[in-house]
Amino acid sequence: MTIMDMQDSSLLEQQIKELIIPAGKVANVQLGNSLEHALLVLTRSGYSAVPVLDLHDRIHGLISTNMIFNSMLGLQGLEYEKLDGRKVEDIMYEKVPRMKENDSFQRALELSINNPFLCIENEEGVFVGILTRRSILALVYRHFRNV
Ligand code: 4BW
Repeated sequence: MTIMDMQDSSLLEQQIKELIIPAGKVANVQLGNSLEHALLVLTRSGYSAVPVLDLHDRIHGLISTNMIFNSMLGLQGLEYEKLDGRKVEDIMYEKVPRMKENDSFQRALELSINNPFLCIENEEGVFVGILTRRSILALVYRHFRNV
């Protein structure tokens, strides 16, 4: 194994803990919230997708502006009334990628290929924050610049 290989494996085995954006700083919506409320949260935060949590801070999925606009599509284009009475859980995407705080960077890197952010939960299944593609790429960049 070369020094380069050893440095690369030290990157992949690194823990993700210090890269996590803590839950308190993550825009989110809750189960039971209306789609109108979710659209407000997304618009105000500027993010295109945010996690869906329950009252006990457990992750149930994610919701995006695109998903909400799709649910408003009708014969007349966007039909705002289609939001009436509909909740976040009616259209959210449930297969959101999850990781544990102690998982390795390798798994985060792999999952971030297809996911702009990953939800992190602790051993009790409570949401502790997200890992963004931005922070993952920044770490890879710093690593190779230093090599
Ligand atoms: O409001 C923003 N502030 C900053 N600093 N960067 C932003 C902002 N909005 C978008 N960006 C940039 C980031 O580089 O555009 C990228 C794509 O945003 P997105 O997906 O489509 O809204 C951002 O890339 P990222 O930091 O790697 O974040 C990836 C995705 O993670 C975002 C969003 O869905 C989610 N996200 C990031 N920070 C979040 C968040 N969701 C909720 N709360 C946060 N604090």
